[in-house]
Amino acid sequence: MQDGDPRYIAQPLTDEIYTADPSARVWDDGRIYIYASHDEEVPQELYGTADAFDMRDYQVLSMDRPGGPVTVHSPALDVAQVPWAERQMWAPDAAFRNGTYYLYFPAKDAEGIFRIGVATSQSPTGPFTPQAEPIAGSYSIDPGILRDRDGEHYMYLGGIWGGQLQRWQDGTYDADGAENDPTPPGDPAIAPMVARMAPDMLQFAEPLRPVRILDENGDPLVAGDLDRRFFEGAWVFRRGDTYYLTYSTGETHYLVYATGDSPYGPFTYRGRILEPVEGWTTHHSITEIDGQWWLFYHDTQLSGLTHLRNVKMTPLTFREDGSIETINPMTDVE
Ligand code: FUB
Repeated sequence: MQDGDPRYIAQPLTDEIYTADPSARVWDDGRIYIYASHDEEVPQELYGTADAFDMRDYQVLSMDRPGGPVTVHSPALDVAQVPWAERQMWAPDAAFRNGTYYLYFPAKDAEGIFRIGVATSQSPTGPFTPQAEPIAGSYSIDPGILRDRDGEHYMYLGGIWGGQLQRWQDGTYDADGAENDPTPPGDPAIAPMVARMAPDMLQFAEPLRPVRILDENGDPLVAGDLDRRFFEGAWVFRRGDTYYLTYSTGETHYLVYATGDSPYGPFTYRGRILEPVEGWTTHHSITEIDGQWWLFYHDTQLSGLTHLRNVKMTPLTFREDGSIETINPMTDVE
């Protein structure tokens, strides 16, 4: 989209379909590919509930450069193709290894339990062929892949509330577990999880482990620290020798970050990346393109409805000390 509403610092990348949860990747061809959720309309009685996010397929967006025309590619994967998945194809990510593109996605199985699936293709835009089963040992939502400099890949995942992570705190799924976060406010907050991927990228090389997020005193962030604790949407990238763990704080609607010197953490909380956008959810990725870092995010500019979102991108600035300048998604134009 070219023209837009001056109240926003950035305009939707497309208005052909509703898109959310953008994971932006630049593969060897230099093109920018955005693996995003494909939001769709639902019955009004679902508005305001997690069931309103009832996505059925993925369509990859691509562009040759920031600001270039955006192509919406035909469906990359449909839930009907995935033997184990029933519904709610939520935030995906992708990786490239062994000459193959891997699409990672959360979906609910027949028991209503979120698992992480993987599908493969020889093309970055698909169509992708799903594996018959979800990744063994996977659960919850929002897979995000880090490709480290040594060629190892790590998957980060998890989301509380509708993402069900609070139901896995003893390692098995508690079907009677809380809908929201039952952790006492002064206790350590529920952590996102990480595992190194096996060379075939279809399974974990090791069990999932929690990623510790610490405050400035080296103590774990606590569950009551709603402005800073992890909610969903973990995205990890490396800049120099520093690993950045970035995520959403959920009901306080911030994108924030923490830094560490290992893909496993621990990470120390550093600050905010993005102030609240319009809409309840906030979800993002951060990618370097030709020397400039970009924040990909979503809001609800086109629809005004929380479950019908649109992806955007805006430049991201690092200060000399590695800290990130906080972005306000709105201008001061009335
Ligand atoms: O798009 C569905 C869910 O909303 C995602 O998985 C979360 O991160 C939130 O953006």
